[in-house]
Amino acid sequence: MTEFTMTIDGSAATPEAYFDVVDPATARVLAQAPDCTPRQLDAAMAAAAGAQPAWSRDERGRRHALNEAAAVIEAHAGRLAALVTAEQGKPLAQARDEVMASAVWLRHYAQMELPHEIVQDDDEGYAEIVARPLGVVAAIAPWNFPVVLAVWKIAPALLAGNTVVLKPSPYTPLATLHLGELLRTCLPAGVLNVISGRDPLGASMTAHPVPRKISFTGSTATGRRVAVAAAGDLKRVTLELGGNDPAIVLPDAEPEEFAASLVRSAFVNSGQVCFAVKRIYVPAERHDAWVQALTVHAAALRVGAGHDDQVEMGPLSNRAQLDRVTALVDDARARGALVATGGAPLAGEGYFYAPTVLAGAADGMPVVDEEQFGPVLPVVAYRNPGDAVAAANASAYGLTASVWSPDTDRAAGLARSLDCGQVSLNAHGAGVRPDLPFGGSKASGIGRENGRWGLEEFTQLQVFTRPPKA
Ligand code: TXE
Repeated sequence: MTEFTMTIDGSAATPEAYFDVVDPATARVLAQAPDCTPRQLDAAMAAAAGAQPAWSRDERGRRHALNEAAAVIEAHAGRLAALVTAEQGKPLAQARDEVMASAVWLRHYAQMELPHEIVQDDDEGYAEIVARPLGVVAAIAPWNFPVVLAVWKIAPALLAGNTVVLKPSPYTPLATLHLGELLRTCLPAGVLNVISGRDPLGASMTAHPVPRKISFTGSTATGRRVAVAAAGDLKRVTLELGGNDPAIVLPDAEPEEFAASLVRSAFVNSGQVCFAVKRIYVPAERHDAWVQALTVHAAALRVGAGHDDQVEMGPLSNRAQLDRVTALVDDARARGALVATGGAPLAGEGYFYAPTVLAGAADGMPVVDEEQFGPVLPVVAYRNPGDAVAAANASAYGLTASVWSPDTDRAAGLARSLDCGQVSLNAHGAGVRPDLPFGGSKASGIGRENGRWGLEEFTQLQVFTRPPKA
């Protein structure tokens, strides 16, 4: 078995304990990862704090290091992608896309200007606003996109002059640990520390006195706990907490034109995407036609282990997620929804669940109201588009949404009344790019990632004034 090591102060930390990492395609133990001890957590925090002042003074060095990190990731994309597939389950090509996207994010931030404004420079005086780093950032990344969602945090945090202690999900620590090993060559010691551990390590990080900022991606329930832990000493937080993203198809939208794209947006990564389509609202008079078109595309998805290059959809990432999806679909069936395709785990080893379309779903069913985070698409009929918008907005979440129609002017009017962080026409998640802010309203979280807005979350403003030059 390959040994994976934590990176603390630029070096491998000697493991003192381990936990198992399971391959979701087989449900068998794949590797062991180091279980960070309290002493090692302190060491990681101390290393980050020690490295931060020099790092914050070297803007050129930071930009150079981010570009170098991108090149290192590209050079090792094959190995990183194989690890993501092995521990997370997604098809290898998609794992590779994820890894390559993280290089794109690093390069994007490497050239981004730091917020800076001269407000006054005249006979009366001089006033300037600069963005200073916060200090040490605790970054807690999720298991659905372990590499790129970690880089969404690391890249802006480092550019702004912070140092980072990064922790992957206990389900998917391997690619992130390897990333830490690879980046030892291009980042000064202590600038990026990568630790891994069982679930309680997250709470130990957020309670730790050193970090000045917590950037967390995960569930709303844990996000609330992060906010509570941060309140004690007023750490800043960015919380990206998922969504229950609606797609609303208007009466003039043709199923044949849009069904394939909707199915891709619902089932990619087995539906384990914070901004996946999680419920679709269709006109009541076209409900059956939509169910049929969606079913054709969903049922055609090739499901299997991610390292098989014919496969389009892998397993769920972990047992808990499989159990949750199974329970939600069973419950929907008991409440009167009809399974048009799928509706059960696949026989055999691993955490596979059949791509599922639920006909006759309704608001009030947990599979519609909650983030199911699995390969399940509930189809909900509406009487008029305004009702669909009201149902979409009634959700506790507000991450992304989409409206589908050949008449984009009409669709735009409806789209703009949706309460969420991003809304797209005739596509879903089209605004998830390094240059655009990503994040949500209500239970979807606090703050934004990506673009200059994501950078600003890792800074604090300082005003500098001086008398006019003589
Ligand atoms: O997540 P948790 P889980 C959603 C999705 C899924 C659900 C549960 O709906 O079904 O979350 O997934 C750390 N302070 N998303 O159980 O509990 C802990 O160490 C700080 C959406 O995996 O959110 C571990 O790393 N950290 C999401 C992680 O939180 C704490 C992506 C467990 O994550 C902590 C993934 C604390 N008090 C799941 N307690 C998205 N936004 O896209 C635990 N942790």
